[in-house]
Amino acid sequence: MKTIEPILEKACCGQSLDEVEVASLLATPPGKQLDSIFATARALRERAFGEEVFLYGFIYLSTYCRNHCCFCLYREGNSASPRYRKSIKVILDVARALADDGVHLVDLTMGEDPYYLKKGGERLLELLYEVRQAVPLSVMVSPGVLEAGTLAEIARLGVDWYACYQETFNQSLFTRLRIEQDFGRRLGAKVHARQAGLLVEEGLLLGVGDSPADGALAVKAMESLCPSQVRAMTFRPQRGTPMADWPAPDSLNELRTIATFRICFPDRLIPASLDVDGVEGLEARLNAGANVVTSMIPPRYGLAGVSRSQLGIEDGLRTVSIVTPVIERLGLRVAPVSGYQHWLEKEKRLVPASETYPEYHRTGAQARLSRMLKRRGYRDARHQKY
Ligand code: SAM
Ligand code: MD0
Ligand code: SF4
Repeated sequence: MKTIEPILEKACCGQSLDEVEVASLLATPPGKQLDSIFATARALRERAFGEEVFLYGFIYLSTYCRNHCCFCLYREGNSASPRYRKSIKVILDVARALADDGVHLVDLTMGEDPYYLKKGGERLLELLYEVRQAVPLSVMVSPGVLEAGTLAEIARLGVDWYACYQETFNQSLFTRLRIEQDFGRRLGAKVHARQAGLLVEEGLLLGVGDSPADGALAVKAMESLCPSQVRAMTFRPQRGTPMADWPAPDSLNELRTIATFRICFPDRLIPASLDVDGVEGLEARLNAGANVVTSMIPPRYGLAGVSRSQLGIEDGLRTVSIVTPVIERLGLRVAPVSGYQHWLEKEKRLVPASETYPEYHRTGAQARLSRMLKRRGYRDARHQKY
């Protein structure tokens, strides 16, 4: 097998890797070469972020969904899925509990729930407004595909992030996974989000029939999309779904992908999700070059995870006091809140809202938002600071 040292040297000098080089990183078997990939990823993380790690709280606020993704427990009609829609009061309580616990951001996630998405996402906007008022945290929203106007309104409310994962850039695989969903429309939502001034998180689902060449194609596609955060998550089979009996992949490819992302996108945020292998899997993900711990969930609110719907939640294993010793054992530390804010501000200067953002989107969006805000005696929250 070809040596990967020259590829790593090239990346360390800041040169972009071509698709074949990325595919060779992603195809590296366990052994010395893979160990140097991980070591390079850690060195590049240190160069960009020092020892600092960020923490993201996660609220799966509604598990209702109109879609039928083959891999997902929460697909419409799956009677094995825990189905709930939390009230605004509970969502605010959870957000406050996460802020008290010490996370840097709250990720508000839901299935594509028509309750929140109808009428241009009016109820979702109201919820985001309330959360922005209630907690001094950065906000990410993961609601599925949204229209450009709704994304513009979300940016105006002072939300920082839009997360929406393509899962794969192999279009025929996408069509098999995300049944009856449009590849271009999902991708387009992220372009619109960027144009509106939101930071974007992109992501891949691994172990669903994807190859190293698919991974390399994804890296190249992501380079043009310019996401500020990139993730990879290993598929975990879900009861009641068409992929329930699919063999559960181990997490090696996720670790390799995290490291490859770090090598290709050294200054991006890369999550180590607690939602795949729990806190047990945290050390390996940080050692592969991740710098954000995601899917921190407080116990006692009856909340679900995504790929591991219950793992560690009610046991309190997804909390700051549990993950901090793991982080510190590796010579890393939890960043101060000001450290995350500083990174965000720098990042926003790098990816400003596009001046070419179409006026017709803005007009409808602004009118609806102003009506809503006026009802609440509220002005533009975009530059509001805590
Ligand atoms: N409904 C929104 C959407 O699909 O964009 C937001 C939900 S988001 C948390 C769902 C993400 O979790 C998917 O994009 C996928 O990457 C991941 N996911 C879902 N089911 C999974 C599974 N069985 N194993 C691993 N990851 C999964
Ligand atoms: C996580 N369970 O961080 C969450 C989720 C959605 N933006 C994130 C996949 O692992
Ligand atoms: Fe719905 Fe998202 Fe699950 Fe697909 S991945 S079924 S859109 S919750």
